[in-house]
Amino acid sequence: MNSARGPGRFLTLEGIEGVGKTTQIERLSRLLDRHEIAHAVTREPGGTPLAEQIRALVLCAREEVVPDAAELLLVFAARSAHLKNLIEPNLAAGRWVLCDRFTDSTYAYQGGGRGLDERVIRMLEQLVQETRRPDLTLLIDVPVELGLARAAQRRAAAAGAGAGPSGAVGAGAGMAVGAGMAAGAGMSAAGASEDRFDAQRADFFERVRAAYLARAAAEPERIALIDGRASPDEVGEAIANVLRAKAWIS
Ligand code: Z5A
Repeated sequence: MNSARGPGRFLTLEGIEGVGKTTQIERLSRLLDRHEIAHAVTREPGGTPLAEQIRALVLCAREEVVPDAAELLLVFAARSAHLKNLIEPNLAAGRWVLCDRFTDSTYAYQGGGRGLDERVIRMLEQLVQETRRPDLTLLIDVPVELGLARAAQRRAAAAGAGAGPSGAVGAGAGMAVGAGMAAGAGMSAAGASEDRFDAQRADFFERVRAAYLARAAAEPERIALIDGRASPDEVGEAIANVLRAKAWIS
C-alpha cells in the first residue's frame, strides 16, 4: 500500500436509509485497493470502542423517551472520540478515511428530521471538529419510498440469514482498521432488527432527504449528488467518476 502517494483524504457517504451507502463504501474501498491507496473504512455513529458503545445507546429502541437534545449530544460525543482516535490519526498518517455517515447526517436527521436548530448543530460541529470537514461527501439520493423498501428488504434478508453482527463496515486490504469496529456493540448497520430510526415514518425521512438536498445545493464543491436509483455497478461508476474528475485516481 502506498501511503506516501499524497495527503490523506476524508470522504464521507451520506443519504437516507437504504440508499446503498454500505454497498458503495465496500466498492469504493476495493477501488482504492486497486489504486493502492491506503485507507481506513469506518462509520458513524461508531468507529472506535467508545463510539460503538454510544452507537448502541443511540440506535437501541427503548421505552424511555430519548429527548432530541440527548440524541444530538450522543452523536457528537461519539464523533469526538471517533475523530480523536481514528479519523485524525489516519489522515495524519496519509491514509484516506472512508466514513459511512458524518456530520451531514446530523444536519439531516437531528436538524431536518427532528427539527433541532441548525445553529446549535453548527456550534457543536465547531466545538468537536474545529476546522475538520470532509474533503468530499458523496450524497446518494433515492426517493424515500425506494430507500425504505430497500432497507426493509435488507432487514428481511438479514433475518433470513439469522444475522447477528454482520460486519457491514470493515476494512479493505492493507488498511488501518478502526480499533472498535470489530469489538463494538453490534455491527448492525445491516442487521435484522429495527432500530429507533427504522421506526420513523416516511414524512420524517422526507424531511431528512430535503435537508440533505439543501446541503448539496449549498455546497456543490464538497457534496457530489449521486443518483442512487441506478444499479450498484452504475452508482459505483458514478462515484469513481467523481474521484477521476478531481484527479484523485486515474
Ligand atoms: N444518525 C443520526 O441520526 N445522526 C448522525 O449524526 C449520524 C447517524 C451519524 C445509523 O444508521 C443511523 O444513525 C441512521 C441515522 C442515524 N439511521 N437511519 N436511517 P446506519 O447508517 O448504520 O444505517 P442506515 O442508513 O439505516 O443504513 P442502511 O439501511 O444499511 O442503508 P445503506 O447502507 O444506505 O444501504 P445498503 O445496506 O447498502 O443497501 C440496502 C439494501 O439495498 C441492500 O439489500 C442492498 O443490497 C440493496 N441495494 C444497495 N444498492 C442498491 C442499488 N443500487 N440497487 C438496488 N438495490 C440496492
